[in-house]
Amino acid sequence: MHLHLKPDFYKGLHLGFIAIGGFLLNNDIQAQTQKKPNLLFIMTDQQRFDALSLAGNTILKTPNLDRLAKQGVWFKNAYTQCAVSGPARASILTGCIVENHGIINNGLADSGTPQSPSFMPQKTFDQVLTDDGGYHCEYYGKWHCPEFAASCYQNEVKYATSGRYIFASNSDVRFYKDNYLNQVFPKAALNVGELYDTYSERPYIPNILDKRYGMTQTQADNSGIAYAQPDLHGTISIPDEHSLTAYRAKQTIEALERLKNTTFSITCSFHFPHAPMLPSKYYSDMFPVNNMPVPFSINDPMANSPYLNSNSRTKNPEYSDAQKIKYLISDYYGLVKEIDDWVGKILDKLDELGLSENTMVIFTSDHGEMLGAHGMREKNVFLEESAHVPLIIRFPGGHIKSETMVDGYVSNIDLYNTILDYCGVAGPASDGKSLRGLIDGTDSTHGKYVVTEWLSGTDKVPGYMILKDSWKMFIPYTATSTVVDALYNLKDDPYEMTNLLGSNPNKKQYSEKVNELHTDLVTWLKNHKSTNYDGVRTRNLTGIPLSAVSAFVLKNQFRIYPNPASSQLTIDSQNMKIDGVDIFNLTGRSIYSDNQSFTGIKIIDLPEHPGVYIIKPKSGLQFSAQKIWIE
Ligand SMILES: [Ca+2]
Repeated sequence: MHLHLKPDFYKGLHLGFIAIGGFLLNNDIQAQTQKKPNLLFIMTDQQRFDALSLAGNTILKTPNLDRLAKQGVWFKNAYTQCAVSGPARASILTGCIVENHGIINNGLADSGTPQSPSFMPQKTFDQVLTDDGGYHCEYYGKWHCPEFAASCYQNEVKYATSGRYIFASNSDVRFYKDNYLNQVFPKAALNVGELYDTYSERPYIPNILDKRYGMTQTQADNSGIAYAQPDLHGTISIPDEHSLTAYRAKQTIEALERLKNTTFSITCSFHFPHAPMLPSKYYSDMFPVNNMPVPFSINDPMANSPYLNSNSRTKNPEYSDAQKIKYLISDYYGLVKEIDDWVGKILDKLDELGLSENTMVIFTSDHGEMLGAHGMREKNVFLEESAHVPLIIRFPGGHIKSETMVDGYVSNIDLYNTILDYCGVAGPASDGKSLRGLIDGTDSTHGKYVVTEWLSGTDKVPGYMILKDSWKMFIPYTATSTVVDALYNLKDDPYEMTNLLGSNPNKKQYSEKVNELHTDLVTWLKNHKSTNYDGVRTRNLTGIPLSAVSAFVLKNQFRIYPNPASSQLTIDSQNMKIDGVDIFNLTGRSIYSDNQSFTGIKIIDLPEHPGVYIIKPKSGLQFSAQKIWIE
C-alpha cells in the first residue's frame, strides 16, 4: 500500500546542522573527525519501503528510524538490486550487480562453495576496510552469503554448537537457540491451541492465515507437508526480552561497548520482519487486526501481468482475502515496531558512548514484502512492495547534513562505494557509485534511473526492471521468451495494476517511452558487460522494430518533435546539413519525401496522422532512422 502523508521535516531540505547528543564545540568535532569514522550497518530482512512512518505510513509508527533519517539522509527511491536475500546481500556487500557477483539465488548463497573466478570474486566492503583500512569488523545476525566472504569478521564466537562455522547457513540461529534461548526460555510442552514455530522451536498460537491453523501439532506432523517459514502466522510465546530481534540488538550493543576505542565496522542484521510472522503478544496487540488497511491491489486479476502465477499466488488464495490479510499486516507491523524500538536503544548506546559524531550509520533492508498486494505474499518480483526498500544514512560532523532527502533512483549496489568513500579507504572497483554527490546535491548524473535483476535460472519471469521518471518497465532477458513485457506509469498507476504492454491493444502508443527505457537498459547492460545484452537488445516489446530506435538515442544526431495539436513535425538537424527527408509508415510505405537541403529547423506537414512514423534524413552522413508517434 502507498500511504500519503508527507512528514513536515521534508518540506525543506538541508535545513541545517543539528548536533546529536547535545552541543559540541568545534574543536571537539575536529578531534573526533580526525579519527577514521566507524561504521554501524543495520539491516532488516524483508522490510518494504513504506514500512516506515517517515515514508508516509500513518499506522506503523517508527520514531527511531524517523529520528535516524531526520539526523541524516533518507533515500526516497532506493531499490534492491535483486528482490531476494542472497543475491541482494552479495550486491550490498560487494557493490556488484547480480550477474557479476554470480550469487543469482539463495541456493548459491547457502552453498559455501570455494571461491572461484565466477563466484563472488570481489572483496566485500568489510574485507576492504579490514585489509586496507585497519578496521575491526564484526557481524551479527543473518548472513546469507558464502562463508568465505565472512573471513574478515572478528566475532568472538566462531562456531555454532553443531561445530559449523558461525557464518554457515543458519548457524547463527542455531547458536541463538542452543546457547541462549535454551537457557533463558527452554522449549516447553504445548498448551491447547499452540503449535511449535519451525524456526525458534518455541510454542506459538496460530491465527487464521496460518497453514496449520486448526490442526494439532501431531496432525501437522503427520500431514507429511513440510511447512515453510512463510506458512506460519500467529503470536510467539518467547518473552520480548529474549526474542531474536532483542538478541541481535543486544549483541550489537555489547560489541559497541567492547569496541568503542577501536575503529570498527559492526553490522546488525535482523532476521525480521521476514517470516515466520510471529511477533510477541505485546507487539501483535499494538496493531488491532480490524484496523489494518486492505491493500488496494489485493484483487488484481493480473490477466496481463508477467506475475500471474508468481509466489504461488494462485495456490495461496488466502493472501487475496481482504479479511485474512489483515492478520499478516498486523503481525508484520508488530515485527517492524519491535525492530524500531531496538534501533532506538542501539542509537542511544552510540550517544551514551560518545560515538554518534564519528560513526556512519546505515539502515536498509534486503528487499520488501508484498503483504497481500496483488494477492501475493513474500518478494521475488519487481513490483514496488517487493523491490523498493528503505535506505537511511546518518553521518554527522559535517559529512551529511541533517534533514536531507534524495529522490534520485539508487540501488543497494551503491552502498559499497558510499561506505569506502566516507571511510576514506580505497577499494577495488565495483558496479555502483558513491552516493555522496547525490547527498550533497553536486551529482547531476547519478540517480536518473535504476536497473534491478532477476536471473535465477529460468526465463519464465521478467529478468530486468528499469525505472526512470516514474515509468517502470519489466523485460525478460532473452528476445524469444514468452514472458509478458510490462510497462507501468507509477504517477498514474502507483499500484501497478495496468500493464501498458503485453496484450494491451494500444501498446504502440508507448513505443517512444519503451524505446527510451529500452535504450537506457541496453546501455546499462553494455556498460556492465552483461551476457544478456543481445537478448534484451533484440527483444521487440511493442511490435515496432526496435533496432533503429535503439540506435537513435545512442547516435542522437538529429531530433524530431511532434507539433502539439497539429499534423506538423519539427526536425532539428543539430547544425548538420541534411539533403532531404523520407517518411514511412510502419508498413514501410512512403508517405512523404523531399530533396530540400536544410541546416537547423525544418517543419513538415504530414499528409497522414495520427500514427507512428519512421523519419529518415537524406545525407552523406550516417544518420539513423527515428520513429515518432503523432497523436
Ligand atoms: Ca531476505
